[in-house]
Order: sequence, then C-alpha cells, then structure tokens
Amino acid sequence: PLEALIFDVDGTLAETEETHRRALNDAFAAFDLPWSWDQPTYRRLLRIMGGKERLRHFIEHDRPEKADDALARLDELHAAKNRRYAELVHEGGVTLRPGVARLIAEAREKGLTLAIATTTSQANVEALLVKTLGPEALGWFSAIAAGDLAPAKKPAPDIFLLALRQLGLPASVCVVLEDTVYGLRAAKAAGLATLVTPSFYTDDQDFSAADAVFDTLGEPDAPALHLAGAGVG
Ligand code: XBP
Repeated sequence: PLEALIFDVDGTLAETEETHRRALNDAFAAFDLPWSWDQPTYRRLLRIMGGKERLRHFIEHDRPEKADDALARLDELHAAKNRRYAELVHEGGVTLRPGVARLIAEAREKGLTLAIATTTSQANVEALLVKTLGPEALGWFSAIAAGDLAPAKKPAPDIFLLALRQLGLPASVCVVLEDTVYGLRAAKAAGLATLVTPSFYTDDQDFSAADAVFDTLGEPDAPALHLAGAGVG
C-alpha cells in the first residue's frame, strides 16, 4: 500500500528554473562577470545537476572571460546566486504548479507521509515552501533530503536513498514525483515508482522509464476556471 510521496522541487513543485537563471545572471553582474545565460545556454547546462556543479562545468568547459577569477570565488558566487534566488521567491516570483497544493492537501488528509528529495539547497527549498504554502508547511514534510547532504547528485540514487533512510520506509511503499530524466533515473536506481510531470526545460526528455507521465498534477487554478466559466460571452 502507498505510504509516502517523495517530491522533487525544481520543475516539479514549481517552475523555478527561470528564477534560478535570473538569480544567476544577477549574481554574474554583481561579481563583475561579463556573462549572461540565455534560455538555450541554460537548457544545455541543465544536463549538469546542481547549481555549483553547473557553474563549474560552464567555467571549465566554456572558458568564458574571467574564468579563473570566477573559479576562485565559486562558492561565494553560488551563495550570492542563492541569496538572490531567495529574494526573488520572497517577492512572489514563483508559484506552485497546477495541482501541487491540492495533491499535498489530499495526501495529508489521507495520512500519507510527505518527503522531499532535491539537488537544490535546504535554504532554497524552505524559501519556496514558506512562500507558497506558508511557514507551517515546513512541518508537513517528514524528510527533506536536499543539496550537499548527498555528494553524488541525481542521476545517482543517493538523495532518494537518503530520503528513504530519513523516513524509515522501504522504496516499495513510496512514489516519487519528478520532472527530469536525471531525477527519474535516480529514483528508479533507488527502486522507486516514479510519476513524471515534464516541465518547461524538460519536456523534450525521454520519460519511457516512468511509471506514469502527466502534463501536470491537476487542472489550472480554480479561480481562473471559475472566471472563465463566468465569462461575459
Ligand atoms: C535541480 C537542479 C538545481 C537547480 C539550482 O534540482 O539541478 O541545481 O537548478 O539549484 P532538482 P542550486 O530537480 O533535484 O530539485 O543552485 O541550489 O543547486
């Protein structure tokens, strides 16, 4: 029987990657780096999971101007990007994807356990949950496996195995919600059933290994539907 839902964060709970990209570009400017990542560049770099790993890959492989300066300040640069990301989330720049809030509410009503397994940092996860679901939401998740708690990032299974250890549950009673093929591979390698909702940057990926693929977890927000239904026509 199903006992727990394990959520990925970026792209699954919310379309956060454009906010990460904006925060990165703002951090580049703040560090006097004459770089700007456009959407095609970011799509290419998203193959590398983890913000810091992605930055390092860009610096070492693309060799942009001021590469060595940036490499020496990589930790600082990534921390500045995450501070900016938290600010943008706090300003309301990110909303949950359709159906996410409803699924979380229904899961709680049914007594299911909730968990998170993500490549992004704990601070980024908390900023998103607090802003979109309220401060009490932090207490709804029995496990938050995030960022560097697992040194090997997705597609390695480590972050999901960590979430399972924190929950004290076997993979057989959990379902993962993911949006990337790297997350799907990681979850599958941990022995977990996986439902995929492709996102803005991942809708061209191969999800044939998924147990289910849905466009979204639910219908567009009820108020919008209601407004459309009550249209002046
Ligand atoms: C997605 C990622 C993250 C974000 C940026 O992780 O790879 O790196 O793009 O966040 P997931 P950080 O889908 O597992 O949530 O800069 O904090 O890594």
